[in-house]
Amino acid sequence: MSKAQDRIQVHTGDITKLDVDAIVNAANTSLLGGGGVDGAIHRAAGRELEFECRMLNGCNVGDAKITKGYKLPARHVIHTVGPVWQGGGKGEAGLLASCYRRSLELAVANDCRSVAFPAISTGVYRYPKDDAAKVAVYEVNDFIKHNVLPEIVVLCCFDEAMAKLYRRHLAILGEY
Ligand code: AR6
Repeated sequence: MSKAQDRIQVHTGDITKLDVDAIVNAANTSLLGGGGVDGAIHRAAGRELEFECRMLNGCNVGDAKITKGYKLPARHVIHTVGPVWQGGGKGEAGLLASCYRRSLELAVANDCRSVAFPAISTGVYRYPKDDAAKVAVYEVNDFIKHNVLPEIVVLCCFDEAMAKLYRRHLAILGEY
């Protein structure tokens, strides 16, 4: 049987272009759009995404909610809200891990075979990139070890520097 980590792929590029069952959005608690990856997803999906988001009554930090993908190649968007980095002593790591776990739970509940994540909280929310990569890799690996779905999880980054961090943490996992 293949290792869980063989189901994790690192991709450098624009998440809005990915033809997967679900892409994850690094949103804010209002779920009504913003900058960064959130803005890119809303622009690519079209206004209907915002209309559906308005019905969701926001989302707590560390939680996730799902919508359709509208004009995106992805069938669904899973909106999660990462923590704002405040130095690490405000439960940030646990909240970030929860974003990955709750998003994957929603993916399973909606029969998603492939899911792509951006590097949640590492932009405007200033989470240190190496620490965020570690949380993402460990949480995703732990989840897929215990679940058949999703078959593939894509860790999508905008730049090669972030991709390197993911690959390093995946390699460390492979040593165990
Ligand atoms: N595809 C893949 N990754 C992207 C893309 C893209 N199209 N665009 C940006 N990134 P951020 P956060 C990367 O700031 O830190 C919004 O205003 C980017 O390089 O989008 O969780 C929300 O509404 C970075 O590594 O999200 C919230 O208010 C990562 O995505 C707030 O920003 C996340 O950066 C959320 O902040």
